[in-house]
Amino acid sequence: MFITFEGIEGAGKSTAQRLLADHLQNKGYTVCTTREPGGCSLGRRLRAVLLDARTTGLRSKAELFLFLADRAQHVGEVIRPALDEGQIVLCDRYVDSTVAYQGYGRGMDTDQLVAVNNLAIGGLWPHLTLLLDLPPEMGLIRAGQRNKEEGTVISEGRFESESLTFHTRVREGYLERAAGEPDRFAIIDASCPPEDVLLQCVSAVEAKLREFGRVVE
Ligand code: Z5A
Repeated sequence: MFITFEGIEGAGKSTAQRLLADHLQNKGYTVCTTREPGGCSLGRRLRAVLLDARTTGLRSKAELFLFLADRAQHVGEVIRPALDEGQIVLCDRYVDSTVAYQGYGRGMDTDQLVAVNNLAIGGLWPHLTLLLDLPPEMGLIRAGQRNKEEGTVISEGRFESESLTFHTRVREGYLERAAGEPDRFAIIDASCPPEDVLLQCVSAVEAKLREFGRVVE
C-alpha cells in the first residue's frame, strides 16, 4: 500500500511519518519510509539544487522538471520495488506537492501539472494521502523553532523564504484537491500534539488497510 504525507512547511509530516512507521512496524508490517525530493541517489543531488536558498533565478518550468526527474527516478528505483515486495510505503511529499506548490503557489496550470506528473509516475497514484492541515502562520513558527534548534540551514531554505501569501495559497490548494478526491485524501488536524496527529493518521490508515483486507489485529 502506498501512503503519502502532504502539507505546508512545518506541518509535522516528518514527525508523523516517523511515528506512523514505528506504529505499523510494531504491528508487524514491513514499512519503507522515503521522501521527495531526495528519496534516491539522483534525487539527493537534485534536492541540493532545489532547496538551496543560493539557487537563484530558477525558472518555474525548470524547477518543475527537476521535481519530476526526482519523482520518476524515485518511483522506479524505490517506490515500485518496495510495493512489489508487499511493503507499506510512507512517502513524505509526492505529486500533490507539485500541484500545490508549482500550481497554486507559483501559478502554473494544475491540469497540465497532473498530466506531466502522471507521465513521471507511470500512473502510480497513492492509495491514501494524509493531508496534515494547519494555518501557515503556525507551520512557519514550527519550522522556525526547528531551525533554531538544529541551526538554520541556508542549503534547505529556498521555499521557507517564500511569503505568507504563497504558503496560504499552497494550503488552500491542498484543501481544494482534498475536496475533489475525498476517497484518497484524509484531512488531519495537524495543530494538535504529535500523539493526537498520530491517532488520526492511524485511524485513516486502518480504514484503508481494512478496505484492502490487510489489517493485522
Ligand atoms: N516541493 C515542491 O515545491 N514541489 C514538489 O513537488 C515537492 C516539494 C516534492 C521540500 O522541503 C520543499 O520542496 C517544500 C515544498 C517543495 N518546501 N516547503 N515549504 P522539505 O522536504 O525540506 O521540507 P518540508 O517538506 O516542508 O518539511 P519540513 O519543513 O521539514 O516540515 P515537516 O516535515 O512538515 O515538519 P516536522 O519536521 O515534522 O516538524 C517541524 C517542527 O515542528 C519540528 O520541530 C517538530 O518537532 C515540530 N512538530 C512536529 N509535529 C508537531 C506537533 N504536532 N505539534 C507541535 N510541534 C510539532
